Amino acid sequence: MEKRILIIGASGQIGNELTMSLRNRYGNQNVIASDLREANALVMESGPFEILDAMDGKATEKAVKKYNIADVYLMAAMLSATAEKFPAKGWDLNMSSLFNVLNLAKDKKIERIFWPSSIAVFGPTTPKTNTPQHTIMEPTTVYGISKQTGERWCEYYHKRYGVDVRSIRYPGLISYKTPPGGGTTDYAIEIFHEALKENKYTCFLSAQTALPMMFMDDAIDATVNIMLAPSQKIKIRNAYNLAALSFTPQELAVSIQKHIPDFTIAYQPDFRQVIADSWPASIDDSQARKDWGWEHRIDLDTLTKIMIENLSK
Ligand code: AKB
Repeated sequence: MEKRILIIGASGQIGNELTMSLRNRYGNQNVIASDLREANALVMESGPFEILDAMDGKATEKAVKKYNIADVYLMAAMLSATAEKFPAKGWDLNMSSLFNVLNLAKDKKIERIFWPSSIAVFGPTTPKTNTPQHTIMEPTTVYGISKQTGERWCEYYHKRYGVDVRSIRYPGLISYKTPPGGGTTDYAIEIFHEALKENKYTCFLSAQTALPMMFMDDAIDATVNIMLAPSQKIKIRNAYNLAALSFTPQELAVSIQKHIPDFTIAYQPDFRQVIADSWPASIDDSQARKDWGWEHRIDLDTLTKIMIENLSK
């Protein structure tokens, strides 16, 4: 029987698009989507789908056996803003789902794991601009603590048990196909929806809050490419820094005004401002570029054009 891929958390912002990209590459029947809730129609209609709770180790193992899974992409997670509201739940979900798949790999029941980390692993004591791959990491959010701890465990399982686990630190991801899922960077998607509907947007971050961001297609390419790279090229086994863009809400508004000249933005920072202030403004991702050839394609104005064209349809 052919070796297959299982995506856990396939109904989320990244999961839906990652599933379709992997199905195009490896064949619809070879990519099994799973989540607690159904994914979008494209995912549901194009290939196998299982209802699966990422925290349920036995159910995960059952799905792995049923479909003869080789690679698991663990995309289920509680993001930064939601996890601040439900700290214990966020920690439980983010850690137990990771241990479930790490242990499956340790016991040779699966071959490889993709697990996403985030710029949230950094904290207020980290150098803010061009944040290096190796630097001070004192995250102050539950999400960031869970991702940093997860990174340590990934490296440990790789060194101690030879587990082939690969990870990247996603910046804020911007897409038009699936709504965002409770992150601090969600404003950069909401702004497009509101610009098109209302011609105005009230941002929950301040005008000058620069954050690392990326268009979803670039993030999917990075995810697929790090898994395609030969194992010996993956020199970092906690998680790679990954960068594309860095912009402020004000700069994004200016880019939108090139298409919608009467668009206006107001600023009403809430609890997410504190989270954003603790994160880097820009990231040095030279190690990913050197080790496995990472390159981004989409700049800010191209991203704005793609978002506006597709959301207006
Ligand atoms: C969030 O805002 O929580 C996420 C992330 C940067 O990991 N988008």
